[in-house]
Amino acid sequence: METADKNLIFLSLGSNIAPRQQYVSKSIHLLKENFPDRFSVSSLYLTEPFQNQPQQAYINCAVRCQTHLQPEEVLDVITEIEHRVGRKRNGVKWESRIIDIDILLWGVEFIELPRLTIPHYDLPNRDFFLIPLLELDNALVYPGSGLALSDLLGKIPHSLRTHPVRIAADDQAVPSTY
Ligand code: A4P
Ligand code: MG
Repeated sequence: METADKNLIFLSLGSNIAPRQQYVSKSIHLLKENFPDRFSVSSLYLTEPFQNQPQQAYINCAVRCQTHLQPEEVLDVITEIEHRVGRKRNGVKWESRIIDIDILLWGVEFIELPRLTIPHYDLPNRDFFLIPLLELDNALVYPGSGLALSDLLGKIPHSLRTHPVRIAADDQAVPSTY
């Protein structure tokens, strides 16, 4: 990784409560306001609930940006954005959510803090993280191991796949019950 790529971070966005696309779009807008440097966003993907949870399908996407903030400061910013978009937490694991913003990668660093684990603990198992990430940068590698994310994607077992389908940003025809 070049010096210019220091503090280049990759985030994941996910929503499975209607209107999903509006929640995702608003979150992207707020992220861009807060992290304008080297900002780019992947396509939106319609994905089946991970591990066949009985819930609505998700819209997922990934964002790349550069920041001079510390990791926990970035977590505070994204938590505030989740709150502004309307997320309310009740502490239930994997509950349906208006918006979830996770930090997937922080360059090639490992970060272990009381409130933060980066890379995201389940990155290698989730196609709805890896496919949007690879769209932003198909040369990304998993920190430490040097394993290409594209190779990790190929190793995901069928039972964990969520079959991401790329959708147009203004696709109003996507049924919320997909
Ligand atoms: N935290 C630790 N590491 C991180 C990180 N790298 N990025 C802590 C962000 N936060 C991190 O988060 C709980 C705490 O994790 C934060 O306060 C932070 O200190 P949360 O957003 O309240 O909880 P969560 O995300 O609901 O919990 P959990 O169990 O991590 O959910 P997951 O694993 O994110 O799964 N299926 C599809 N198709 N698409 C999805 O996006 N998402 C989930 C949620 C399930 N199924 C899905 C999808
Ligand atoms: Mg989260």
